[in-house]
Amino acid sequence: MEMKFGELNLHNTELALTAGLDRQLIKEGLPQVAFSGRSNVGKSSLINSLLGRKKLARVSSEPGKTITVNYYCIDKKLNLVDLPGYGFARRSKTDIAKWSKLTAGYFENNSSLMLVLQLVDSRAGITSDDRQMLDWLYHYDIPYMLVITKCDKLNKTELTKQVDKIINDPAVRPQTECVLYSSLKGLGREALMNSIIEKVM
Ligand SMILES: Nc1nc2c(ncn2[C@@H]2O[C@H](COP(=O)(O)OP(=O)(O)O)[C@@H](O)[C@H]2O)c(=O)[nH]1
Ligand SMILES: [Mg+2]
Repeated sequence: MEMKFGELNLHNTELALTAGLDRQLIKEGLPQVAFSGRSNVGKSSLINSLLGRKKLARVSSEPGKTITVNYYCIDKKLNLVDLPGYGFARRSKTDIAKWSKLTAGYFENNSSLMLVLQLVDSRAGITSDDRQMLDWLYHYDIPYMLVITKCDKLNKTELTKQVDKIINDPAVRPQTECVLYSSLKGLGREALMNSIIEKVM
């Protein structure tokens, strides 16, 4: 596993902050790349895969349990930000309110936010929650890319069909950059890391 990407030494990575309240959120300083998507879509796995670490970000079998924003700092140069997942069916009103407040708080006046990676599950495709999130990113003019996750779960024909459906969804604007990913196989890692560095550093 390549442990250097451009200037970034991936060995030097730490969980810098777990924020559960919007006043704890970081709005300045190091550039941020945020990971957004449904609970269970593979956000934490993607962060671990990019960093070449097995367990830095917690991968959960029980999705959507904690509502926090987690900052992973790479080499004191870049923050990867794991946003709380959405679309978890059995979530209380209190939790939904907490999710909204924290997520809106994260995007609000965040001058350090350079790029959002919007994750979409290759098998599930774009859900109505994903559409709302995409509309929102577009509306607030936040630069984003799509990452299609868990691509190892489909065969080539199925994958082509699903990707076609995803990129032709009305919520996905033309020219949206899109990376196919599998954290299990490391597929897309190089391409995504290069895209991040090119856009952010
Ligand atoms: N087959 C496969 N499973 C994955 C992949 N990425 C994540 N998963 C599994 O999907 C589940 C949710 O992953 P997690 O990273 O915790 O999702 P999060 O809730 O978005 O952070 C876990 O059981 C992971 O092992 C992938 O690329 N391939
Ligand atoms: Mg997670």
